[in-house]
Amino acid sequence: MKLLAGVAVAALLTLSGCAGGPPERTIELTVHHSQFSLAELHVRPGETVRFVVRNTDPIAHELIVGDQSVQDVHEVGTESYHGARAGEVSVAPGATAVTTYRFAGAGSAVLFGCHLPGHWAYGMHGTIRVG
Ligand SMILES: [Cu+2]
Repeated sequence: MKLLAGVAVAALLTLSGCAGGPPERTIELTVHHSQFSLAELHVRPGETVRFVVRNTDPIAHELIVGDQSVQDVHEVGTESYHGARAGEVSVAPGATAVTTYRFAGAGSAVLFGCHLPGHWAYGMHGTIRVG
């Protein structure tokens, strides 16, 4: 029950729009066989995007949106659950999770991916072009 309560709190935090401002667009990503359905995304500078991640696999995944330094931290990190920070969300097997992220200015290099052990190396990541 403790885990379920944590999930509920994280969902509320995500839905309350902690990234600031209502999302201007929803991007849906499906995960199937440890691959995201899209490898490259395009967003406008300053745009707030609501990511809806649908996990069709029988194993957990996550979506981490951020620059290379953010990705580096998570690749070696030990956090077992994501949901409190904008652009970071865990997705349980067969579940759908939502996170909202506000992108910076044009030309910023943003990546997205999953850092469960071996997933990034397997190809579970992509790029987001801001411009
Ligand atoms: Cu994964």
